[in-house]
Amino acid sequence: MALTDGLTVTQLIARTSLSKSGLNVDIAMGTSLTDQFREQLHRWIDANQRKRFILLFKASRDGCSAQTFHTLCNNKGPTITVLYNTNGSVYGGYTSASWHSNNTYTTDDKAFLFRLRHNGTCQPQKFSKLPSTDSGIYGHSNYGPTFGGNNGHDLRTFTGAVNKSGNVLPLNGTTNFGSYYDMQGQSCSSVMNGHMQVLDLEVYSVEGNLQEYVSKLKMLQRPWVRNIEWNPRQKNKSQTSSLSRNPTAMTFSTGGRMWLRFVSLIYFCVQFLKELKESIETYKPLPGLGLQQTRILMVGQVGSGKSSFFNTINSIFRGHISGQANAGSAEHSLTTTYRMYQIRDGYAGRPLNFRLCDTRGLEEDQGLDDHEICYLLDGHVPDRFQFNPAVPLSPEVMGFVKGPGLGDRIHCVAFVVDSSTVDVISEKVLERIKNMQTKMNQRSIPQVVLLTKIDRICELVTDEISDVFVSPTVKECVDRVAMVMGLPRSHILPVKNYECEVELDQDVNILSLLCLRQVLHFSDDYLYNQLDQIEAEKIAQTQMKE
Ligand SMILES: Nc1nc2c(ncn2[C@@H]2O[C@H](COP(=O)(O)OP(=O)(O)OP(=O)(O)O)[C@@H](O)[C@H]2O)c(=O)[nH]1
Ligand SMILES: [Mg+2]
Repeated sequence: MALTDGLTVTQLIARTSLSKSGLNVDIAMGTSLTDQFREQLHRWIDANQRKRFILLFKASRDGCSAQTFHTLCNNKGPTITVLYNTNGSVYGGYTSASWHSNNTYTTDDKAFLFRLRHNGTCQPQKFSKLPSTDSGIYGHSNYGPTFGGNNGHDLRTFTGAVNKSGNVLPLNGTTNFGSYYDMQGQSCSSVMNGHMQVLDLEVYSVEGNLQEYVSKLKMLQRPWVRNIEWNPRQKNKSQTSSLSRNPTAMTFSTGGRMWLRFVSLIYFCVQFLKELKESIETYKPLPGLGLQQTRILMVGQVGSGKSSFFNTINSIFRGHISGQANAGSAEHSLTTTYRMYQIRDGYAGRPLNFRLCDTRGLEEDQGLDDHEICYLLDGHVPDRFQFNPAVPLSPEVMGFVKGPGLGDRIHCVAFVVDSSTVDVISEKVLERIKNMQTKMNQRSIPQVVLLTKIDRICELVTDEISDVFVSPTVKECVDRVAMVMGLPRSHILPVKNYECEVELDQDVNILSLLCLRQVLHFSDDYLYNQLDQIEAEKIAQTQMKE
């Protein structure tokens, strides 16, 4: 189906997927357009209409060559070029004309150069094109993005191809600020620290109307999880049925149709959340095994959101935001103690029948290792065990559980993966994960992935968490993680943890509990296997006696 602006749904989705790669970056490295930068650029380009920025070219990802730049960016309409230098300065240029390889200058009165940050601090400034000059940009097959005319380009980013030196791209471009652009007294030094050593160079296309796009996508896109009960389309469908069950909503109908729909929608979500919560509150491990609680082990890279997931679930049952587990950012794992967290039903209530086990993060050369993971899976590690890199975990350490039973073991592993850094997980870490998966598979322990920080990869979801199952970006991320981890897609569970909120949010609660419910079902799968085995052994013994 073609939309009014000529784009098909598939094209829209494909373009959103592209925008995702721009976001997954590298928030940590400061080499991506932050929301703050986007806002500033929106204001400069067209204050009345927010545009969509779609990443076309990223030198660190695509390779820094003029040929690749032109292949990916020619004839794409208006673009912004952004450079992130090694001093924490961010600068670049906007052109409303398309890039090309014709070896000619293009007039563009709307073009401007800009500075967003200087030495790590926000110093936004727009440098418009001088009215007396004609050439806005220069398209040359051997040049990267080039602003200004033949009187010395104001900014020529690079020529030919540039190889990385470590993390740095030593660009071979030139600057002659002030030739065609009004630099308002700023110099090469105050814009770009007088050098062209950059961490990255990105080119985004600037198109359409963001708001319109989001509405179209919401209307047209089918949920990618077909049978989930909670999503906008499903909510609409459910309105009629929930109304008939909801007398309160009925009385509001006199106040107007819109109000009625609003109330019924809220009622549906409240009801859904209540049902989810109840199913978890009443959860009991499979009977017949004498088990009080199932144990779920969270494993993941440093900062992926393991402790935050526990905090999120804990907050839901406490009834307010809680930070019982230490969460935050640090170079190495913030969590250094193994904790088998209990979750209580309400303030000081009874413990629920599962534990979320939080451990230290995975790193390339340190952190949780293959050896420790086996002890954890088999239930040898006591609660509150303090990991000590100098003293490896062994049967000699204090509190080591020598003869763990079924109740001590791990019944399901939840890999916690930060969705905003999926593309930059190192080979070494992936290898570690694969080795750990082998140990889990040998023990038939089910594995799921909690895909955290989805609010960081998709604008739709940032605005409204309940759009997670209609977000093509999240779907693409789920597909990718499923492939990398070798797990079915139903085992990849997107989640948004509490991090900046001070009050509970219904949609965050629903999504987190949906994940947890799924994890508990998988834990039961493990227990079913144990039960089958016990029963098979009993039968074998009886047969032997006979
Ligand atoms: N935006 C956003 N931030 C999150 C989310 N989950 C976690 N965070 C943030 O990510 C950072 C790291 O989270 P932690 O829960 O400490 O991560 P961890 O896996 O326990 O890390 P270590 O204990 O250091 O191994 C914190 O600043 C959290 O607030 C999420 O879903 N969305
Ligand atoms: Mg932690």
